[in-house]
Amino acid sequence: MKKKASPPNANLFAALRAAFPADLDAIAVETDNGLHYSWRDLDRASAMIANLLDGLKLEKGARVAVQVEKSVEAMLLYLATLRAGYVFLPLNTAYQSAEIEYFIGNAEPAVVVCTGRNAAWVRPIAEAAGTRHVFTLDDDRTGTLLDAAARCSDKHTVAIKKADDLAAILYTSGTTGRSKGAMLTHRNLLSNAEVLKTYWGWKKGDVLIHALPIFHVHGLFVALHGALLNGSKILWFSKFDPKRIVAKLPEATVFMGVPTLYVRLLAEPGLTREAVRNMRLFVAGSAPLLIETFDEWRERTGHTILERYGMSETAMLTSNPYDAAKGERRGGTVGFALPGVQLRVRDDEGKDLPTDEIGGIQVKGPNVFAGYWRMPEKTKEEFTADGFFKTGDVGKIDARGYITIVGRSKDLIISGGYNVYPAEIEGYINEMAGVAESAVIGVPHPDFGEVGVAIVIPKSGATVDADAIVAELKAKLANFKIPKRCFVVPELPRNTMGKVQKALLRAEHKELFAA
Ligand code: MLC
Ligand code: AMP
Repeated sequence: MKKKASPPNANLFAALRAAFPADLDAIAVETDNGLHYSWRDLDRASAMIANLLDGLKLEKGARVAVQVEKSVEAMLLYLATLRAGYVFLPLNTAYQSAEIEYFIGNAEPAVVVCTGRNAAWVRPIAEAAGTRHVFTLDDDRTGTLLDAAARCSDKHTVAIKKADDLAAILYTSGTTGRSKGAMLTHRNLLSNAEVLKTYWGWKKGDVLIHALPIFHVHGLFVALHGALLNGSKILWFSKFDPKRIVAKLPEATVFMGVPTLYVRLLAEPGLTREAVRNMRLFVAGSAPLLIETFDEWRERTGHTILERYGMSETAMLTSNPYDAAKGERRGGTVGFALPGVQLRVRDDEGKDLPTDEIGGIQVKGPNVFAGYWRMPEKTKEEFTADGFFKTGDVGKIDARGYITIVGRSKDLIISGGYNVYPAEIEGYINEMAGVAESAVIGVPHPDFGEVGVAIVIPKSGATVDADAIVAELKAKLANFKIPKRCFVVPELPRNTMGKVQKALLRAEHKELFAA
């Protein structure tokens, strides 16, 4: 009797593992502190951590929440979580206890991994949320996670996953209310990685400089999956360090960064045509790339930055062309919808807009997430009846298909590639003693692109101190969310409906950080 063929394993890790080069002893990762990891090391270490997770007998779909400094072991923990078939939940290292308490309480992870330094406050938060296993992992290859994994086998059979099974949850803040966990499936991540592999011409011999954090889409998925799916060596930077990166450029072919990274690299005299002689591709995204940076980069290096656009809910949506035959890379645009991505621009009434008209960007495709974690109503609100996701970005498409993002309908500040939601900061300020209300706005900044500025109104008769407000915010919130300036004024500008006119405030303060 003919045996029925079993369906292929849709586990993203299986695809990444299949792309490892035949020579497993070749170097896969070289770190900025002189460590070398072979492909065999990645295979064996991810197997050991996966076996550790398997031994915990977690329920199907269990979440593994991770707030640790960037290290190759942190990447291995990500790969091991995929490999064992669980759901990876990365958390920005800047988050403080109130923020972590919310994420852990909301996601109810079975496993929490934190730094040794933070364990004293993370453990009680995790235990209160019912987490059964708390491990530590530090960026010097120590911690209870690695101690426990060291006792596990280095052979592991990759867990069978369906394409719709969850691979990761990425929290993204909401314009109103608390952060939402974007649920990403194995299909979402693998389809996107495969499209980018072809679109960006990944080829044999490519070497990636990895200098982004690994708790957001850009560093964790776009950069990492790109190199792994191509069996490419990674030059690993635990922190963005422009001088050291410029020194490594001659050994690399691909670099990915948020615009701030390009601005800081341009400030390095060592960034010359000679330094980038072996480079094939510079990719920018996560925030708008100023045309000045795009032009200056081309002049200095002879390379045209390829700008692309994506989000946590969708991974990559659009890209400027890699292949010159498909068109030029146009500064100020985010290029074309990627193959497989349907993208349209609609007005508020849901009518498709013609070429060059500005409206809300909506998208559909295998990359679009499965919804917000335990928020079916919110998920429903963000999709149209015909299944398009409303990105909250505002843009237009020209006659040749180039997409330009002109703004956002969501009240969001993107600072150095990190998202800051004014509503969250205002909520904290408004609760402070003596404060009647506040408005947080984004203003242009030469390094971070945009930064937050707080305008605070005291209660009648109360005195509030701007520095004290900032100090109180610093004690509670991730550092990148702290407004760079705070003003105490008697009132906020309002329209006839009583709504705060943030556009007026932005105009008033737009020169605050002028270079
Ligand atoms: C750091 N600081 C910031 C900041 N980063 N302030 C505003 N915005 C930021 N992004 C502040 C700190 O609060 C601190 O202030 C001071 O700068 C020094 O902190 P640091 O940690 O030493 O900063 P540095 O290492 O220089 O970090 C800057 C950076 C980093 C640009 C390297 O922010 C970064 O790695 N950004 C990349 C973010 C990213 O990967 N985004 C991708 C999202 S995915 P003080 O006052 O305390 O001294 C996505 C989807 C997509 O958007 O399309 O990709
Ligand atoms: P995040 O929620 O962190 O994934 O951030 C996603 C948001 O970043 C998008 O909705 C856009 O507003 C913004 N973004 C990403 N790439 C670009 C880009 N190339 N240009 C302008 N904005 C971008």
